[in-house]
Amino acid sequence: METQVGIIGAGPAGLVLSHLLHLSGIESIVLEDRSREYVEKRVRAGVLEQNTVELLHQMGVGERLAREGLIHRGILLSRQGRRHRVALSDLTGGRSITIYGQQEVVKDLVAARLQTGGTIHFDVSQVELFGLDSGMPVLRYRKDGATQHLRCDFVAGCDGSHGIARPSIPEGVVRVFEREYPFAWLGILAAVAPSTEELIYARHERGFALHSLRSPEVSRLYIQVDPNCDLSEWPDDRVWEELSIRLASVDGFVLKDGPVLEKGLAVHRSVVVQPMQYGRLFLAGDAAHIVPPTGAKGLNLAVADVRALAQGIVRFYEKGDSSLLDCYTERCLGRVWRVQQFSSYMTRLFHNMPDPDGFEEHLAHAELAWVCQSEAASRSLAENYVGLPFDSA
Ligand code: RFL
Ligand code: PHB
Repeated sequence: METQVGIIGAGPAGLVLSHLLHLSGIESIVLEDRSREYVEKRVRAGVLEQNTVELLHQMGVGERLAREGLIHRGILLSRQGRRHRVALSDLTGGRSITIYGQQEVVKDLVAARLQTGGTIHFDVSQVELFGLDSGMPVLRYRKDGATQHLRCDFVAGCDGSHGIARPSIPEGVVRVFEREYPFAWLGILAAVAPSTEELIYARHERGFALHSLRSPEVSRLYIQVDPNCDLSEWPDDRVWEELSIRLASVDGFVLKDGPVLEKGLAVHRSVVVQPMQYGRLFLAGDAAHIVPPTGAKGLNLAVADVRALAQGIVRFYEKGDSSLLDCYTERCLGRVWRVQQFSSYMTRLFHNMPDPDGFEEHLAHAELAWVCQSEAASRSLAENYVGLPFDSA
């Protein structure tokens, strides 16, 4: 088998790339080791930057997003039971975020690829990469009990944080920057109307809590927990009780609870791999970098990467010019580090960090007070939160 671009991973990065290439007349094949059902149900991100939303519209996959996505123009910050609204749109010349589940984005993209004749092979296994430093790389994989070979001009490693693309780069070529955080998020999806109209990010002495949402009937909530805890220690009642303590406010906020549809743990890490390319292999999304989720940036960063990668590949085929591909890493890294910094800032602002003498806590309180008091500080947070325009970072 042959194609122009072999894409590993049918997450947001791989699917957006495949569809962008298709819209420019470039063929690709996507290899995914999970089933279609699994990737369409995997509950993860919820906050889309305006950039991401606009790109999905330009790609013709924004119809359901326009109908079902919830546009938000502010977020609420909570500390010591007091709420402060960051007026995202007022502070950023009218920009906004949209709440729309990652699995909905994935469903829309899978449907669009299949409707336009695209090829996604689900349930593949043992994907291996060969000849990355030659002009004709090969992907070998197993599908339905048989070994297959896919020859391509380029390989896009869009296979997330546990994928095989990055480990296929010879040792010594890339540098990996990494930080682990000593906590995780326990997240629930619940069949209950959100108790808030806007997202609440809460700093509390017992740990961080976040009230997000998915629709007028479905809420998404998170609490900071020990990364080594077991989900069995967190029966639903205990999660709701902890949420209501951490989200409590002086003006008598009441958290509505309801049936828990899904519960999971997410560890917190910051990772940057650079360069993001080796020969004919280009890494994008979580395969190249991971951000802790407090800034709501991972999916958006993945989309910014593949937009840049698609531009490079299109230029190569249309003009025989590889200059955009040659500097793919440089074109991405400015945004990657900006987003790393913002995600680390938001994480430290809201979570209890290891803190023997309370120094970190004092710093975080001082910064939160400053954000609540200073329009300049609020604007800085808002600009980062709604996302910097493409090509500006
Ligand atoms: P994905 O989504 O992990 O997709 C990678 C795909 O590759 C497949 N795969 C393989 N396929 C073939 N062979 C192999 N060897 C393979 N290994 C893996 C996987 O099955 C998968 O289908 O990576 P991608 O496309 O780079 O997208 C990144 C985003 O998924 C991620 O950054 C976000 O979910 C992060 N994130 C958030 N991002 C936001 O922008 N806004 C948010 O509000 C937000 N909230 C979150 C989040 C992540 C969270 N968790 C669970 C870490 C909230 C949470 C709790
Ligand atoms: C979500 O709705 O899943 C969500 C919202 C904000 C975040 C992370 C996740 O910072």
